Amino acid sequence: MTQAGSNMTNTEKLRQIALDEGMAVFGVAELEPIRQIFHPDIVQAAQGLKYGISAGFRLSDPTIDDIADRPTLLYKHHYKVANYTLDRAGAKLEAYIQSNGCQALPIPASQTIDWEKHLGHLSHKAVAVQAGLGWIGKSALFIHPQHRARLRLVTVLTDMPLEAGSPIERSCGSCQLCIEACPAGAISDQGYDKPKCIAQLREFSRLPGIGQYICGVCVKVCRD
Ligand code: B12
Ligand code: SF4
Ligand code: SF4
Repeated sequence: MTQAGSNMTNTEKLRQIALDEGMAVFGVAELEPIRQIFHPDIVQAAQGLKYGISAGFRLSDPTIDDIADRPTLLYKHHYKVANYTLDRAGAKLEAYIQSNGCQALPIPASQTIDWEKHLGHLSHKAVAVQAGLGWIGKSALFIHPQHRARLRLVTVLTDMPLEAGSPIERSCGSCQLCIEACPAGAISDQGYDKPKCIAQLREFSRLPGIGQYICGVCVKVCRD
């Protein structure tokens, strides 16, 4: 086992691994400000892990632009491949961290662990915001200044000493695009209506060949 290097060297090495694994975006968050929203099931495993590495996979523009008002089979496949690619990147980051004598806990890209409340282990979006990579839009999606909502995310928690970012001051301003486009009327200036969205996604999951709670409309329409 080798010794963990300086915070900067570790961070740059991990960034390179993420980019080599096809990630478009990489950042590091201090976890303390968001630990309160971790699902109880992960609190013990995450004890002593101070940082969250956030990485984003950029979705294919032709696939997303092809979505009109419902998910397509092209999108369903791309969604699955994106999740696999994110989990693989998480595993590569974990392998590097552990081989340098530190702890790493990769969080599944897209696993629901509470089907009543529709929750995962932790919010990848909160980690990305805390890392300073973007903001939460009116759609409740994580929005990156350049890639907009077209990023899927993964997180690796670690105790490796790293250089963390901090949240940026950005917002949607007067944009209304996702409010106008949402087929469920689930987005408004008052916020995101999760039950309305879930009901719509349940319906979409019954479309021939879809079988997943996916949509893609609010991902598609978010632009500068
Ligand atoms: C369960 C789930 C769903 C459920 C419930 C969604 C919901 N908004 O709660 C359903 C099935 C409805 C769903 C729908 C969709 N989902 Co979904 N989903 C998840 C999953 C697996 C868990 C979400 C979770 O646990 N949330 C817990 C709560 C606490 O957090 P949250 O609601 O995600 O985010 C809030 C907090 O982070 C908070 N926040 C941010 N910073 C801070 C800081 C502090 C201190 C606090 C207190 C709060 C806070 O603001 C966020 C928005 O309100 C995540 C993967 C993951 N593990 O993150 C994907 C995920 C959120 N889904 C994603 C996507 C893309 C979708 C869909 C577009 C479907 C699709 N793929 O076509 C829609 C979009 C709906 C929408 N407008 O939000 C992406 C979002 C990517 C992005 N750029 O934002 C994720 C991150 C998957 C991934 N690996 O990329 N999803
Ligand atoms: S995923 Fe679809 S139904 Fe849900 S908020 Fe986005 S556009 Fe609306
Ligand atoms: S479409 Fe507009 S309002 Fe909706 S999240 Fe994107 S920037 Fe914000």
